[in-house]
Amino acid sequence: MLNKLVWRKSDKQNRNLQERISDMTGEIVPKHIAIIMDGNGRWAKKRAMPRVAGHHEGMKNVRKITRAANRIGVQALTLYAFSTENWKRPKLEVEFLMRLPEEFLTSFLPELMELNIRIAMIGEMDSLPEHTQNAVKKAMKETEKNTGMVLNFALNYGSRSEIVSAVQQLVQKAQDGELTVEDITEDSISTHLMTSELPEPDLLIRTSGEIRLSNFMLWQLAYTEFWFTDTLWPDFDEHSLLDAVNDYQKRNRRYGGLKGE
Ligand code: V07
Repeated sequence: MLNKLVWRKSDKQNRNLQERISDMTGEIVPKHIAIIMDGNGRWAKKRAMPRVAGHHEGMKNVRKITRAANRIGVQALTLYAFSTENWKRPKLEVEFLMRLPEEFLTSFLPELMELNIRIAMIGEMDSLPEHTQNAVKKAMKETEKNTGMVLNFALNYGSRSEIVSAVQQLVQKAQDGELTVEDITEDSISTHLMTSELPEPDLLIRTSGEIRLSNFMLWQLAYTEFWFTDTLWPDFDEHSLLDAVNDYQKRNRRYGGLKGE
């Protein structure tokens, strides 16, 4: 009896994507979502495939999640694609990973233009292989006038080193007499981070069951809602993204309009 009256979770998950997206009208959509895309190697291992096959599948999933985030009206999507720690991986794996930006952009750039999406990057560009740099720089240039969602890749990124660099820039300016010690504030540090043009993330998602930050956006995540799932990144689909966003909206409603107080 009750079964027929109660809208169960399974019903909700069986609804199609368009229906779930339409149902969000009037809800607060996170402006900026950041994702740690973990579990690609494990996805491959489960299928007795090489790790790089998992990375390739993960890259295909970036397209899917980019389209979904764009459809629900997210303004910025930051994806942790390669950390400064990832250089320690086997040389062939690193070489494969460094080809993924080119493959992704070659096949996806026309659609990114149609969707009015702008490509951005945070991380140390200079120590990437030249072919990777060229592909990313070309995509940033071609999409620079796009005014829709920002698709921001963290590539060769480490948060502590980003903070160190911001502080060094500020101290240099102080030494040069351009600012005083009192001018070093939370705001001035924020504007010297690589994310200065983006709002702080509202929602952080990490896939594959790890519950840690791994040197990702430590400063920017100070007030962010965290959402963790055991789902491996290649299996994290549009419905998973909507599950995370729905939970974010539930938490937001619980503030009862008291957010920030
Ligand atoms: C990478 C696929 C996603 C899962 C995580 C590891 C492997 C997309 C890019 C990319 C980066 C910059 C850019 C366009 C696309 C990428 C790396 C790894 C190094 F401008 N996916 N993906 N880059 N993976």
